[in-house]
Amino acid sequence: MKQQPEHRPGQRPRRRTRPALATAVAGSAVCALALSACGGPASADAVPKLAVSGGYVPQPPMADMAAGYFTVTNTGGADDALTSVTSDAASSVTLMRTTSADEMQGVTSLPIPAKGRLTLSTGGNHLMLMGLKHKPTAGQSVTFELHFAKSAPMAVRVPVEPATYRPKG
Ligand SMILES: [Cu+2]
Repeated sequence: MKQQPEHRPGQRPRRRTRPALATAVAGSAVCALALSACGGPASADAVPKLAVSGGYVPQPPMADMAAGYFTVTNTGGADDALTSVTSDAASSVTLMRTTSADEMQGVTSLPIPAKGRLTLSTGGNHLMLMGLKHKPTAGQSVTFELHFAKSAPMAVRVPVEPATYRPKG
């Protein structure tokens, strides 16, 4: 069975705190507030408008760790960011940024640009679920609650797919 490189046994993720990134996100939120306070009426379009699609969890090779994937599309006129995720299936969910074929790191947020999207996909950025309450099996589903820098939290229920599954398109 082909294992995903980011979940090779024995290769634990490097976790680093990213204070610079956190500061940048907080800074942009402050700027947005200042603009709406001083810049006259804000355009109705200048808010993020998010939708989540294509979510799934591949059935993991091991019982202690799984990945999660989905796309967050932002049709609004302002940036947002995914800041944390919780799940009914795992005691912790980490946002992982893949920096090369063999390296990933935990990050405190992933950007969702205005009129753009955040894509979590195999071989790229992804969620890492640890402390699994049971091993996710194809045919089951997993619930994620997504938290954002600006938008209200959103709950999505995604299927557990066979390890070989790849989304179409
Ligand atoms: Cu990972």
